[in-house]
Amino acid sequence: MNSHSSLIVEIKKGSFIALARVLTLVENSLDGSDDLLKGLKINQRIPVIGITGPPGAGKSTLVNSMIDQWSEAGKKIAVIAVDPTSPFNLGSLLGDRIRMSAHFNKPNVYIRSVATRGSVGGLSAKIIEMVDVLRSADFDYIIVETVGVGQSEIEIAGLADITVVVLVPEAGDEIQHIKSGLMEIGNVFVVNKADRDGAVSFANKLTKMLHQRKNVVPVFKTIADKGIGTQDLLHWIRNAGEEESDLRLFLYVEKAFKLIQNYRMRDIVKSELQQKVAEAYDKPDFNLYKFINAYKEN
Ligand SMILES: Nc1nc2c(ncn2[C@@H]2O[C@H](COP(=O)(O)OP(=O)(O)OP(=O)(O)O)[C@@H](O)[C@H]2O)c(=O)[nH]1
Ligand SMILES: [Mg+2]
Repeated sequence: MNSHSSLIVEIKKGSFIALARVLTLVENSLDGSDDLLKGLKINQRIPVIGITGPPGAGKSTLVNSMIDQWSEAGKKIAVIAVDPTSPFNLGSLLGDRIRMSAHFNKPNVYIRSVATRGSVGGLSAKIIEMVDVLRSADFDYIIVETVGVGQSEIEIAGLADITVVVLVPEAGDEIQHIKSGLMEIGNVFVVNKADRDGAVSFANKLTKMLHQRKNVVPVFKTIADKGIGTQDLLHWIRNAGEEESDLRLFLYVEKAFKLIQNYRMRDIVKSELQQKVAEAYDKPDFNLYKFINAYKEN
């Protein structure tokens, strides 16, 4: 058995050390990661839950509360935090891999942060691959937390079986302006910081707005830092049921698209591109369309 297939076996058996090694291989596209991905025995039945919403809405706090309740019930949970700006209080801290592994004292929880700042493209392809690695271990739930700004919230919908959008009562005044992307992708909404004024009326407003959607979209109120309201959300998630086949098709297409896009762009490094443009653009006959022709064939 070569070392990669033994890593895959170790992951299946529950080794977090093997898991961390494989995630690092995949995250950095190191030698052998392609073959490793092809060798994965991916359990598509493990639900992937995307948590997104504006900065500071309490996503990580909510994730902590979910982990507390699930791990109490004996569930195994993996979390991928994309660009975390605040720590998880269970012990893992942003991007600090060594401290993350100190998290072993909670054997049912694996948390990994992924830094995407400065990387050129490929974000969602990496996350897709890393989630599939986690799906080849025996977790009960996989959570992916991303900040809902820019494109990331749209991308999370192409990755997660269930997308949870976390908002706060203060968003009430601007509800008309909440990015329509966020409003469209949530399968379930959470009004967190429900200890603050306006939570009830905001939740009602939100529910009304969501009536326009084809399916019923529930709205839960939580006080995540006190663990209040999380149970109802988890109950809903547990009963969210089998994926609809058209949703599964949608997810496979989205993922295939991202992976192919990433593969086709793998040789393009923006800094090198900049250098090449810099060398060419001052010439009197510079034409961008002729310039990019060189990139059309490979
Ligand atoms: N009052 C109140 N504060 C909360 C609640 N939930 C979280 N917080 C606080 O809100 C702040 C932000 O919480 P985080 O969980 O870090 O928010 P986040 O959405 O993960 O933030 P980013 O990852 O930076 O986008 C922290 O100080 C939390 O303690 C809540 O229900 N009520
Ligand atoms: Mg966070």
